Amino acid sequence: MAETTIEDVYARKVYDSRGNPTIEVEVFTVGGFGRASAPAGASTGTHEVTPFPKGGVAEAVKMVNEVVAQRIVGMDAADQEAVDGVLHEIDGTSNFSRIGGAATLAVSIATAKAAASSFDMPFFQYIGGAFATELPYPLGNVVGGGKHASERAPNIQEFLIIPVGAKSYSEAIEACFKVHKEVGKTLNIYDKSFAGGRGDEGAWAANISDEEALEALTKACAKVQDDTGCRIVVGVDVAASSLWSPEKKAYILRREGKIRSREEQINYIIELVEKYDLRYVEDPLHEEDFEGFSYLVKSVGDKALICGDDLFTTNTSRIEMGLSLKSANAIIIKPNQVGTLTDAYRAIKTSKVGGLTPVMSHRSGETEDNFISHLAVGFKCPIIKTGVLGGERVLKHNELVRIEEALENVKSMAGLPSQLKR
Ligand code: 2PG
Ligand code: MG
Repeated sequence: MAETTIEDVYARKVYDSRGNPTIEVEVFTVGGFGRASAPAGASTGTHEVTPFPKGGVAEAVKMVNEVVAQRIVGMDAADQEAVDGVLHEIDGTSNFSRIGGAATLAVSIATAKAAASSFDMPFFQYIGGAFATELPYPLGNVVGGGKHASERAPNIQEFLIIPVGAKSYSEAIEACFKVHKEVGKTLNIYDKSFAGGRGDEGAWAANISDEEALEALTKACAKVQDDTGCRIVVGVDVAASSLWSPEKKAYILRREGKIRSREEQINYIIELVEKYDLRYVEDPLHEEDFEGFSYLVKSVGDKALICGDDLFTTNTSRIEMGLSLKSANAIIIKPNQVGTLTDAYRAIKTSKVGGLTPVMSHRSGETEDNFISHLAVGFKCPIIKTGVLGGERVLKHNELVRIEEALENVKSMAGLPSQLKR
C-alpha cells in the first residue's frame, strides 16, 4: 500500500464562529492525516450547492461515516479528482443535496491535506508545487452592514481595505489592524450611541449610513498611510442580492426605508467609485443581473475591480456565462459554494484563462480551519478575503505569516491587477 492510501474516514459535528453546528472530517492515510471543517455563509447565493441534507448536520455526519467512508477507504488520497468524482457519484444530484456541500467539502479538503501530510509537505506546496511562492494581499472588512449586522447598520455589507503598498504579508496585515483600530476610535463622531459592537466577521457595526462608513474608512486609511507609508485602498462588498426584491424589482434600503431602482443602483455605484476612489466593488448588483455587471465593467472597470460572488458562486458554467458577457474582472472563490476542491480548482482555472482576478475567500460563519490560506498561495490567488479581526479570521492571517516565513528567500508579494496599482 502506498503512503497516500486512505485507511479511515471519520466525521463529527463541531461549531462555527456563529455558534452554529457544522461538520468536521478526518482522513487517515497509511502515512498521513488531514482534518477539515466547513464554513457557512449568511448572504448565500442562490446557485451555491446545498450545504446540508434534509436531516441537517447529523445526517451529513452519518452519510460520511456510513456511506462515503466505505467508498473512499482504499482510494489514493493523492488522486483528488477521483475522490471528488466519487463524492459526486454517491450524491447523484447536481447540487450535493443528498450529502450536503459542507460534508463533501470537508471530505475533499481533508483528503488533500492527508495526501500532503503523507508526502510530508506543507499543504500550500502540495497544491502549488515549486511555483507557490507568492503571498496574497489581504482584503478585509473594517465596517459591516447588510446581513452581517443589525438593521440600523449600513445597507452595504462590507467596507473593505487592501494594503496594496505592503512589502510583506506581515506588513500588510499590520496595516489592516491599524485601520480597524483607527476607525473604531472615530465611529462615535457619526453614531453617538456606538458602543464598540462588531458584526459576524469582526467588522465594526454602527448606526451609520453607507457614505458615513466610507468617509470614516477613507480618513482612517489616509492617517495610517501617513503614519506607516503603506498605501491602502478602499472597496466594498455590496452583497446586492441581499437587498434585491424580485417582487418590487428594486433594491430595498432598510435603514432609510427607501427603495432604489436598477438604474439608480448602477448610478449610485458609479458615483461611489468616483467619489471615494473605490478600487474594489463586489456584487454591486443582484446575482442574475449579468448585463448590469457588464455595464459597470464598461463604465468603471478600468478604475475598480468589479467582482462577482453571488453572481458566479464559484460555478464554472456561470463563470463562462460571465466571461462571454464581460460581466466582471474579478471573482470570489469560496470552495464551499461548489463543494469540492476539484470544482474550486476548475473555477479558478477558467477564471484565470478568462482574465478574471481570483480572490480566495472565507465565509461569514468560519471555523478554525486555515485551508483558504494554503489555497490562496497554492492556487496563486493575488488576494485573500478573510476579514481583519476575530480569532477565526486572525488564525488565517497567522498561517500566512508562517507560510511567508517558510518560503524565506523565494517569497514575494503577488502581482496586482492594474486597478489596484494605479
Ligand atoms: C460575502 C461573504 C464573506 P457570506 O458575501 O462575501 O464576506 O459573506 O459568507 O455571508 O456569504
Ligand atoms: Mg460577497
